[in-house]
Amino acid sequence: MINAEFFYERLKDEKVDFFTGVPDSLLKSFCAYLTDNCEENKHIIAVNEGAAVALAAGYNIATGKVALVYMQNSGIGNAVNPLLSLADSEVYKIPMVLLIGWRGKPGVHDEPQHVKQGKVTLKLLEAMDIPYEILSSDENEVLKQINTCLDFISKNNAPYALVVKKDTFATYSLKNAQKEEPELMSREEVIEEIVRASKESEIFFSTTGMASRELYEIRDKYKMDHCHDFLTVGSMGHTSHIALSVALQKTDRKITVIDGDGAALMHMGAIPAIGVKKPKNFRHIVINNGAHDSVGGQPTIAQSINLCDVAIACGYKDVCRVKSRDELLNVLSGQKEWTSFIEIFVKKGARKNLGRPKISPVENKTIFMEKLMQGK
Ligand SMILES: Cc1ncc(C[n+]2csc(CCOP(=O)(O)OP(=O)(O)O)c2C)c(N)n1
Repeated sequence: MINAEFFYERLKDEKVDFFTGVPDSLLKSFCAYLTDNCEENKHIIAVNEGAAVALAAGYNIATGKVALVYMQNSGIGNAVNPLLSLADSEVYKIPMVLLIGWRGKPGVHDEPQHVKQGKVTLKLLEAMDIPYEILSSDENEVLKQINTCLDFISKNNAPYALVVKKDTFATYSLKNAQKEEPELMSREEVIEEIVRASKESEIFFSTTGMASRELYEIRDKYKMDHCHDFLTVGSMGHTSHIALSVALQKTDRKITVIDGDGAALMHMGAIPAIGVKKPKNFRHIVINNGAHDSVGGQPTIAQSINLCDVAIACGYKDVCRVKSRDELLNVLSGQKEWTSFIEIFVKKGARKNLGRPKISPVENKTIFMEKLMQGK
């Protein structure tokens, strides 16, 4: 395994000193090291991977230096457009190092949403004419790989990718974690209260990461079935758009989105899309822990802005911020208007023994659709 510090310092030796991206569990240690050690404005946790490519391009334009963009392979899709129509050697020729976590690598067991992405990761890079190496776990090899990568970049002024397998980086734990607020509820407690306060016929769409796993386990705990929940295990940030479309077609059904702050920021254009349509059967709940909790707890910028103000400005009718269980129960029992937006502040973290859905995405979709079609 390689140390995050070693990798970071070698890149800095080669004048790669700006880092941006969206966190990934396989890059957890490297991302944590950056969060702890980079000076301000030399590390930006981007809202999505396309934005990270744009930030890397801006850094190069401003300084002439090469930036590194990190992402999970799930984020390649978000990055394709600026990679091909901005950074590409046939467009603006912008050099950058891509560091890509390889979830779903063939032969390594992973969750269903990662399998296809894992299978096509290298092919996607090939299709984009982005040369790559699979990052070694041997530090001497890594030095050679960094040289090859930067040599290509300086000759071609184009992106070059280093693809990262599981267990490449030795563990580094985030030290400069945000201040903990033990009085806050956990995400799981919040979801449990929302489920307990809702009627059986209400429909839930939950976001990527731990929130969907927790919703699944809460249903099991109360011996409820899973047919009213669409667990958006992949396509981070798109849950609210899926739910909006269902809400517009099924106007007699009450629909709740359980979103994360990282996911809401990733495709924030959903908020005006919903606010303008104002579906009366739609409730958007953002569970804000100020972090990408599911992949290592790297901070988001969601606690530096006011998402409720954004929702109001975009047309949501009934908006509130909640910090305690009492406030939450009050809001859930007293809600009049839907097209509502509830931002709930929670602490970071999840149960160590949290399981994973025992149904596949397609089984989830099938039972969900069956009930929806039957009007149940
Ligand atoms: C496009 C894309 N980029 C990155 C990821 C990796 N990823 C999975 S969950 C997650 C964090 C989600 O953060 P948030 O929505 O705030 O929810 P939390 O985990 O904090 O509950 C990330 C970055 C992904 N699945 N898809």
